[in-house]
Amino acid sequence: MVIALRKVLISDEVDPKCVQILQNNGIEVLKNTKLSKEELLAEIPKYDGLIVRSATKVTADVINAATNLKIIGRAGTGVDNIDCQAATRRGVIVMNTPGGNTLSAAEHTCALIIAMTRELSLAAQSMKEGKWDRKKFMGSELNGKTLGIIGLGRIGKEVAQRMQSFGMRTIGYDPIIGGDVSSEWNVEWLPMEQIWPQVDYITVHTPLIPQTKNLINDTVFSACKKGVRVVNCARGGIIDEEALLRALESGQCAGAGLDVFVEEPPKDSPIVKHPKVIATPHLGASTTEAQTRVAEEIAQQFVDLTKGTSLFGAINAPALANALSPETKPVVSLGEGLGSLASAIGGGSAKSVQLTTYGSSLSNAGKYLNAALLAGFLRNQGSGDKAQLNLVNSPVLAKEAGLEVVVKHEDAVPGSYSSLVAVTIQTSGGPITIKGTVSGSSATLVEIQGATFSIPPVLRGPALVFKGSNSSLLSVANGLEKVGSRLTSLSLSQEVDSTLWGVVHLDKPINSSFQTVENSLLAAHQIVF
Ligand code: 9EZ
Repeated sequence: MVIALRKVLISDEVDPKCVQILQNNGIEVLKNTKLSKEELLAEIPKYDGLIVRSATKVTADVINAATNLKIIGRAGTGVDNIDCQAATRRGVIVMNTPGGNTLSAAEHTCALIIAMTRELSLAAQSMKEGKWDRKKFMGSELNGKTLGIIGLGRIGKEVAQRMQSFGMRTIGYDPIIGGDVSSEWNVEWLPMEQIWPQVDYITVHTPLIPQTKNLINDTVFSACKKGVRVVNCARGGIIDEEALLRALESGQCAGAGLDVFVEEPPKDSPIVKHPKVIATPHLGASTTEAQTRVAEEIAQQFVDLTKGTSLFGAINAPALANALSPETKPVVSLGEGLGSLASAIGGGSAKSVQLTTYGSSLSNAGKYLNAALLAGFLRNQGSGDKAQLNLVNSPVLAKEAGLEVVVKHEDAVPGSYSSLVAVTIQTSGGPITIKGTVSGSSATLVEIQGATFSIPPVLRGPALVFKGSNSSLLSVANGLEKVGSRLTSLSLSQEVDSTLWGVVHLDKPINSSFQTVENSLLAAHQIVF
């Protein structure tokens, strides 16, 4: 699985290192940060890849105007300015650089905690106004205070370690990172409701998702000690701005350090103007070091993708990532192969698909097998835009086509295989079940409708699958000769109710639909694996 990137457009101010790395790897690059929306729409069809920072809004109309676009990369953390749903639907990979800003964001968070505690901004301003106001700016120490860290990813961890050196006790919560991990960096993991009454400071380090929108709200402020201080260096809206204003007015909140806002730039915001608030204009990642790092990282990630070595940073291509890994690559091929075969045998009438994985080695494979199965399935169907179908968009396109997939897993494997994948589709003619397995690095077919293959054929194209009897083989050979194709291998299943299935590999694909020449041949389908 290699993705060719011939031309890449960089439409935002990204460190020149990015251009350099791409060009050194034979990729043609145009950097133009002055494109209007109309110009971008006109230019984008020429490019295979797009790199942005924050200024370019990669909306659905930009994505849909692109005809060759394979990947959109953001030199930074998060993909807020990219319409990921539109990209996924089009099969376009979306990628960011999740680690490049970490230290800058963590340092800025610490800077806001300290600045807020000593009222640095107001004190410095009063000096500039010629004052020497020593009574007004009595601060407090961080030593011995408790910091609650909500979100214990890379940034949360770095903030914890830095603030511990100031003598702060660090407690925190994360739905994914557990207490066993966080205790290794001296952060006591607690459920959020146990955090609020203990903390002197709260800092948030989560993405903005439905579960984190207004996470710090009136209820949280009232569960905290009076005088709690809060920091948001993550995403605007994690702290409810109206609740924060109320808490600042009442004194429940003694101070806030804010780098991000619900609306950026904030318009005439009473929060920004509040004397207890120190605000900065989204500067968390704005350091020369972070900007150089994210520029290098996004370029290297693009290069790795063209070499098929890694999909690091991709946020919408879990199946594709598995198609790159040597261990899971044959499993993805198996999913695609069984999907193609199921679609060929069952015709276009299937509306429901059941995918069952057997064997502990496949216990987590359902997630990406699902996309692989659907890609194979849709590729063999008559309608739709095949050029755009891939492992990124197959689940979305299947859903739009009304195709539902139910995924199941069992650790015990029937028969003598170490792992097995079974696919059942419901068709107007009844259910069809096929089974396959991975043999070495190949995807192979084990069974069709209860008829097993003693020598499992490899699922690769071009191939013809047919249903008939022993004598059907002659019809197939004759039929192939008529359309100028030859079989290069043959596998027959056991007979069930005097019917058997056969798979033949062809020397070249057949253009016209294959004609059955004798009655003994019940069905024949060409498969595009
Ligand atoms: C953290 C989170 C949600 C959260 C959600 C995700 C990485 N991350 N963190 C704290 N995806 C609620 C509270």
